Formats: sequence, structure tokens, C-alpha cells
Amino acid sequence: MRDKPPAEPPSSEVTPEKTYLRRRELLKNAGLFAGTAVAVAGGLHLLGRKQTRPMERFVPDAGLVEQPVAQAMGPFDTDEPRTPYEDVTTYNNFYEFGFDKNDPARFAHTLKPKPWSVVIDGEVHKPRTVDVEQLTSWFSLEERVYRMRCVEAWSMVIPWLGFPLAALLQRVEPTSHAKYVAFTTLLDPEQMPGQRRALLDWPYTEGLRLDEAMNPLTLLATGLYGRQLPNQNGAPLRLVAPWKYGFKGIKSIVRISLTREEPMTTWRLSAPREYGFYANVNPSVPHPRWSQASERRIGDFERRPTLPFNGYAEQVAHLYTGMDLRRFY
Ligand SMILES: Nc1nc2c(c(=O)[nH]1)N[C@H]1C(S)=C(S)[C@@H](COP(=O)(O)O)O[C@H]1N2
Ligand SMILES: [Mo]
Repeated sequence: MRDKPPAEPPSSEVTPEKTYLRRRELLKNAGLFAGTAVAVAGGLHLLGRKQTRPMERFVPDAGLVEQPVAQAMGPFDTDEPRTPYEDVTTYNNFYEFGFDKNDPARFAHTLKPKPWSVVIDGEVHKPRTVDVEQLTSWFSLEERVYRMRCVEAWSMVIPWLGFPLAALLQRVEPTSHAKYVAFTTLLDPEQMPGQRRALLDWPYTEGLRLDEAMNPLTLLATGLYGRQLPNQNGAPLRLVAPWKYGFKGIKSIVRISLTREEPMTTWRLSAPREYGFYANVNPSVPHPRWSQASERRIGDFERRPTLPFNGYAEQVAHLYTGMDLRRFY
């Protein structure tokens, strides 16, 4: 794919991350990131949790989430240091806004996440079209601190806010024919200028098997770090399945369809030899163009070994018993 970007290039190979970080350092020194620490502190304070990292200064224009959030450390939370807010919100993959890591932070302001309607249809007894704010009000938001491992071999630790996808699916009552869940991102080149170019087959789509979708780890996120999702992270609603490569985490969702057949997914369509439907993090199966044995946690210098299922084997390995995980990638 040359008229398209190289299929998910390892960022470390293409845009050396160091260059990116240096650029950011320059901006910092110029004072462009100063002045919003108090707002962040407020947001973090809301959660009533001690921070493991110093406050960062850069805050996109995303409001505090007023709804109270459960404060105890949950059973799935990692206590590893959280990737600073600034990195989580300026080092992104969101090709609808370009394919440099800082393009989404620079250009995603054209996305209008409010009002936003979500269609839930297909093999369900109670299909509906609902505004995302109403949809969110059906559930109490939880904070989940998850590792995220991109297929490009970098990773982060992100405190998401959201609710289990299972809770939503139960509410719409899947029929006995439902086997998969298909997700679709907004298609609107006005709001998502990258869609004017054929980088990918728009709109971005993703999917899960129904039992993966029902797993308690699987989250629909509406925020991070106690704030609403910044546009560049997939406002107003995105998927988080932390044992899978990051590209499964489809952003800015407008449709959730229960299906009988395995849905086609954007990256699989784009490069079927490189990206499969399952995309479980698996250090023993290299990507055709690079190893998946280790990863670089954003902010770290040394690489670290990648864990099977991204460290969530205890929660999800049973979903794949009997499957050849080398074949079903
Ligand atoms: N619609 C859409 N969703 C997407 C992508 C994208 O390009 N478009 N990129 C994916 C990839 S490759 C990754 S690693 C994660 C990145 O999420 P983050 O930018 O919030 O860290 O989003 C995923 N979801
Ligand atoms: Mo990714």
C-alpha cells in the first residue's frame, strides 16, 4: 500500500519517536504546554486516587466527567505507572485525521462529538438509535486502568472511564443467532478530513466474537483520566479490548451491530496477511515485518517483553481453547 500509508508501520521505524518527543520538548520549552495543571489536578482529584506520575501540563479541551466514578482499585486494574495524559492525548493512531502520531491531536478538533447518535441493530430483540449521552446515562461509569499494546510494538497504561460492553448488549437482548458484534466509526469527510484520501477503506470497522464482547474486560470508553474522551482518542465512544492489539479499539463509534457472520475489519481488508480478525497480543507470533516479542512503553527507554494476551491471559485465555493461535491471528 503506497497510495495508502505503510500498513501500521512501527512508529519507531518510520517517524522515530525520539524526533517526536524532541519536537514536543521544544514546544514545552516554548511554553506552549503551560498553564493547565490546575484543571488536570481537578480532574484527577475527582477520582480520589493517588497519582503515580507527576502532573503533565498539556490538556486538550475536554470537560470533566461529573458522574461519580467508583474509586476502589478494581480486579482488572494494573498498578503500573500510568502513561502521562499528555502522551496519551498527543501520540495517537486515528487515520481519519492523518497518520503521523501527532496528527490526531492537531486536527481532530473538526470532529463534533455532540450531539452524537449511536445505532444498535442486527440480531437483537431491542434495536435502538440513541444519543450517546442517554446511552451513557444507563450505566455507572467505572475507571479501568489497562495496558494498551499497539501492533506497532509500543504500549501505554491508560486510566479509561467507561462501562462494560456486556451491560449494553444485555440491555438490547441479543437473539440466539447473534455470534459477533460489528462496530463502525463515523463516515463524514467534513468532520474527518482524512477520509477524503483512500488511506483505508472508510468507514473504519472492527468486530468481536460475542463471547469476547461479553467478557468483563471489554469496555466501551467515554473518557480517560477522569475527563471526557478527547477527540483524538475517539470521542465520544470507543472500544477497549486490552488483550488485543490496539487497532481493535475502534474510535468514534456510530453503529454497533450484532451479526451471524464474522464481520470484515478494516485492517484485515487492507492487509490480510498482516492483520487478522482475532488480533490477540501474542509475543510468539511475529508480524510479517517485525517481531512482537517485546515492546516499548511510551516514556521508557528500555524495551520490555510483551506478555501473552497482553498480560490478561487469566481473564481471556479460556476463550480460545482448542484454537490454533498461530493460525487464528
Ligand atoms: N476509527 C479508528 N479507530 C482506531 C484507529 C483508527 O485509525 N481509526 N486506530 C487504531 C489503532 S492502530 C490504535 S493503536 C488505537 C490507538 O488509540 P489511542 O490513539 O487512543 O491510543 O486506536 C485504534 N482505533
Ligand atoms: Mo495500533
